[in-house]
Formats: sequence, structure tokens, C-alpha cells
Amino acid sequence: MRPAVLTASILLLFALSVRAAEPADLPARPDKPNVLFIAVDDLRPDFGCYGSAEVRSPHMDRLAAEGLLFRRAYCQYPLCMPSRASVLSGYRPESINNTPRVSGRVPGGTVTLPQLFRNAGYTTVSVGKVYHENDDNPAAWVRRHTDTFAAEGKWCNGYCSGYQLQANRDTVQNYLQGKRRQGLPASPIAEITDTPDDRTPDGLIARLAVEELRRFKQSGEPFFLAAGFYRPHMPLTAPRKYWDLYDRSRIELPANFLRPPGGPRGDWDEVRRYGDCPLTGTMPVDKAREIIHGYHASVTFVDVQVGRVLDELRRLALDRSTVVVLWSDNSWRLGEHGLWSKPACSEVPTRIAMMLKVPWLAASGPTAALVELVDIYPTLAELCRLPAPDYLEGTSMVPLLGDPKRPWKTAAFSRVGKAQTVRTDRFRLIRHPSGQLELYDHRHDGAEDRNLAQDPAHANTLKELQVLLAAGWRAARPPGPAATPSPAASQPSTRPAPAAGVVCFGDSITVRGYPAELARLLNVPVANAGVGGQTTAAALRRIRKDVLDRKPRAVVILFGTNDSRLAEPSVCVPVAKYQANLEKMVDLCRSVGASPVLCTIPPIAEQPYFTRHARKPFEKVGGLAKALDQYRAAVRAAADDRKVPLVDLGAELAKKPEWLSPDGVHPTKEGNAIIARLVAPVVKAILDGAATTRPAER
Ligand SMILES: [Ca+2]
Repeated sequence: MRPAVLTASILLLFALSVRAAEPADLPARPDKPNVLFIAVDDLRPDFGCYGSAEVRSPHMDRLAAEGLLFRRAYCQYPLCMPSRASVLSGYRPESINNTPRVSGRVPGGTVTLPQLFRNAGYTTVSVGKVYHENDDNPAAWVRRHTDTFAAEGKWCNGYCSGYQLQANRDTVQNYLQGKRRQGLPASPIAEITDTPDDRTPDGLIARLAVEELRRFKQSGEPFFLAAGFYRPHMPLTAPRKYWDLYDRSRIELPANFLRPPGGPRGDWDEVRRYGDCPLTGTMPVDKAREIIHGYHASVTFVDVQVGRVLDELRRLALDRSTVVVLWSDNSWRLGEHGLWSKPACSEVPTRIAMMLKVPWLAASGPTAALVELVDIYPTLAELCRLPAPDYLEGTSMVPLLGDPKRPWKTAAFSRVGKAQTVRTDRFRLIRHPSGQLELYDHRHDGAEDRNLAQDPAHANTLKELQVLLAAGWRAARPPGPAATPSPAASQPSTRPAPAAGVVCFGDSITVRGYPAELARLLNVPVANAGVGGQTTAAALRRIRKDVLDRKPRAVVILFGTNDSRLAEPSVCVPVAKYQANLEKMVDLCRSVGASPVLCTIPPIAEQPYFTRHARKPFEKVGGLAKALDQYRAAVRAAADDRKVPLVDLGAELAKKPEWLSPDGVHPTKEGNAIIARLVAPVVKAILDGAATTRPAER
């Protein structure tokens, strides 16, 4: 081989090896990524990409392969209405009274997910069942196609039934109104007809979504397109060709079809309302097979409709600039424990399907991390760099996109009315309003057949899970973005926290990362013990684990941005109580030999703040600035009373407006550095043993 050829070959090899090491042809992140938001009603995570050999779903499988498939995602309320209200508002159901509707039933200042995008200049469009109520949250949408079906004819009655046969359309109202128990005929749970896809509600949804995509391609406007499909929610009205894909004689009933449950699990009244299901007693085996058959057919039918939309996105080359998320609002029991329903705290109804594709990030799934539907809102906000409201009760899943095996939430939470459940990596605990408990070990009993709540061998586990359930979702969140994660967020309660020279104890302002800057400036370990959304009241419940057990020398205490949320009575901590809480924190720190530092509340920019919070409660006390000054006065009073060094962030940051991000509350990256520079000399004096009472600057 001649040297020139050899050189060329080596260069080619080098080029190939470099190329192979890079992710395959990923587009750059667009300035304003679009969002395609696909909801599928009552979809079990029980099809192709979830490991089912029976249920065909090639389009969803492809989406999952191109993005991140969540194997353990849970809804917060296994019922359409409250689940959707939670996803779209960003609140957990209990924070909005398990509301079925968002309009008028969420706290003032709520910015719903589509509203956030609309505020940012996106064209927001809703097609099909997105909210449960067709007319819910109309202000959030530039266009809505939710009522099209009713307008086009009676074939889409009630929950967009899709019945084609006149006899069934005539009796669907009896089903909806539960009139079967009065002896009136009601429509059946399934219907098989040779209907073209586009004559079904879901076919129409796909068609409308495709038309919207073409419009967006032409106009070039950024979009948030929500498409909500009705199947596989009952009635099972997929066209015949989808039924024909499955052989009913080969359909198997669940292994625990006739196994009595180990605890109360609710009824299945929703199914008993259909004309062909038994009003009492167990489901006949033939009917059970028919329902499972129809459910499988419906999943494949919806998969084809989802595929039509995804194919068009690709054909228009919009897939390179569009984030796609697909999720189900709840799951459904297909005969497990002899039940046919969703509203229960068990594994089957609460574990849902979810997948996320971000075009500028390489496929990285699947992940077994515990995630929750309420996480979708902060995830989309972060991906599109929109200022998420500070009340959000989920956690952005963006870190999982690059690292699906990283430590994540220690638990997922769901509820039905006053029944509550917590799911950890291994266990599920259900607490009924009666006090009755169910405990399941998923390592050995994935079907939840054996309730271990009375088993003495599991008494300690039961206790631990009860503590976890009582501590709630805030204590189960993943480690924060800062260098040293909060132990509360990442570890079970019994594990001792690692020692730290300095602990920064606070809310989302702390989470954002000034502690890492502080560590760099002081060259000592600094723990970030910030938890977003927290007040002093909530923080006192975790101070032992997050602060005191670390035996720090100094503790920087920064709270108040949430305490002062006058517009949200369930969050707000009155000024006097705020001061008392701060003084309690000071005393507790000193009880373990740590020196506390108090900070006043940083400034808040009114304009963005009042897009998320109601203004009226502040007006009553003379405005936001005045309210914050009252809280700052409480910090100063606590510092005076307890002789604690004070960093007056309120006054100092007001001189440096560049510290504040556009959301009006949180620091920019530069802001973190500014806060760290203000705090550092006070902490340094403590570490040097110089400051026992007052900082030099005060
Ligand atoms: Ca549903």
C-alpha cells in the first residue's frame, strides 16, 4: 500500500471512528421547540414496548424506542377527571380538592400547562379528550376541537362513545345516567362494525391533528398541540379489522381472576352500567374474554391513530423540532382480582403508560425510575425553557433523559378520595379511610395477591412506609441539581446524612444552586438542603434529617418566598408564625452546636409573579412589596432576638437586578454567584471562629 493511500485509509478510519462515537444525526435544539401532547384514555402499560407479546402497538413502540420509555410511571388519581386536572394544572389532586375541573376550581394565579405555552406565544390547540370536560379551561387554547364530535352527529354521545349502531346510540344515555338499575336497556360494553377509522371519534381526532400539523408547517408558528384519544376507554368500539387481529380463543384471563383480594378494592359500577354486564356477582368468563379482546383491539386501533399523527409529524420534518409526550391518565383492571374498574389505589389502576421523545437528545430509555404524571408539566416547561410556576408539585424528568439509571424519586403517591397509597421501589402501602392497611412486596408479589399488613415479619416495613406516606411527596423527591444533594430527597429516612461543614437550608432559591457556588468560594463541603416550594412550617418537619443529623458548623437559613404566598391559604405561613419558626430553627441548630445564619427574602418581580398568583390578597395589605417587608422585618426581629448573623438579601439583591431570572422569583446562574458572594463572608467568619453574634456588615 502506498503511503498516500495508507494515510487516506487512516484518515477515513479516524473519521469513521469519530462519527461512530457521536450520537446519530441529532438536530440542534430549536429556539422554541414545539410540543405534541398525546393523551390516551385508560391505557394500561401492557402493550409491545412494555413487554406484551400479545398486544400490537408498533407506532407507540417506535416512539418509545426513539425517546425515553417510563416503565414505572404512576398517576396521582386513577380516574379521568382528577387525573387530567392534576396533569394540566401541575397540582396534585389533594391540593385542588380532587377537582374534576380546572376552570374556576384551582387557586387563583394558577397557570395551566397549555396557558403557560400560550402566554409564551405558542399556538395552543386542543383536539379530543384533553381535559375531561369539553369546555374546561377555554382561555388556555387558541383553538379547540373538543366539541366537534357532538356537532357532527349523535354517534359521538357521552364519552365520545363511537357507537355506530342506532340501537346503541339510542341507549347510551341510559348507560351514562346509570338507568339500567331502573330496568331500562343500556348500550353494551362493546360493538363491532366495519366502520372506516375516520368515522370514529379517534379517527377524527387523528385527522384533525394531522390538519393542524399541516397548518403549523405552513405558518411556521410554534405550537402546543394536544390530542386526546378516547379508546381504550369503554365502550370498546374499535372497528372490526382491529378485533380481527386477535384470536379470542387464545386470550387468557389473569392468573388471579378469581382470587379474593386481600383488602377492599372498590366496586366496578362503571362496567355494571352497560347493558350486557352482570348487575351483581362475577363477570362470566365469556364476557371477560370479550372485554379483554375488545381492549386489545382498541389499543391497536388507537396505536394506528397515534401513528397517523406521528407519521405526519415526520413527513413534515416537524419531528426534528417537536417534543412528543404520550401518557395515559389512569390504567384499568382487566379482571385482576375479578375486578373491572380503575378508581382504586392498587398497582394496576395507578401504573400508567408514559413516553417522552426529545429530538435533540439521543434515545436513552427505558427507565425504571419512579415518576409521576404531575412531573410532565415541569418537564415540558424546562425543555422549552418557559418559566414554570413556583407552585408546581412535580419534578422535571429532564435529568433522566441523559441518565435513566440515576437515583430518582424514592416513592410515588396516588389517592382515591381519602384512600392514599405510596409505591416505593419494592413495596406498596395502601391506607384506607377506615384505617385498614394493605402492604404488598413487589419483589415477590407483583400482582398484589398477598396483603402483608398483618404479617409480623413485615412490621418494620409497614412502619417505615407509614412514615413515608405521612411525610408525603416532598420528602421523596430526587436529589437536587447542586453538588451535594439533600439527604431527605435521595435516601430512606434511616440512613445517616453525610457530614457537611455548611448546610444551606431553604426552598427553591436554594435548590437553584447558590450552595455549589458557596462551596467553591469557601473551599469547604456545602450541602444543598433546599426543597422547592417549602415554607418554614414544612421545612421544620425535615430539619432533623436534612440539617441537624449532618452536624454542620454553619447553617444558612433562607425561607419566606413561599411563607409569604398570601394568595394560597393552604401554603401561606402568617408573619408571626414565620418568625417563631425561624427562631425554632435557630434554637435547633444551636442544640447540635451549629451556628445559624438568617437571610431576608430576596426581591420578587411583580409582573411575572402576578401572572401566577392572585393579586388581591396582596392589595389588602398594601401590595407585594409591603407584604414582603413585613416578612423581612420578622427575620430581622428573629435575628435580633436570638443574636444571629443576618444577610439582608432583600436589600442587597435589590441593588443587583441582574440576579433575578425572568420568572421573577428565582436566581439566574449569575444570581447564584451573587448570593454566594453575599453569604460567604458571614459563613467564613463562623468557620474561622470569628463571628459569634453579628456579621461585620450589620
Ligand atoms: Ca381515563
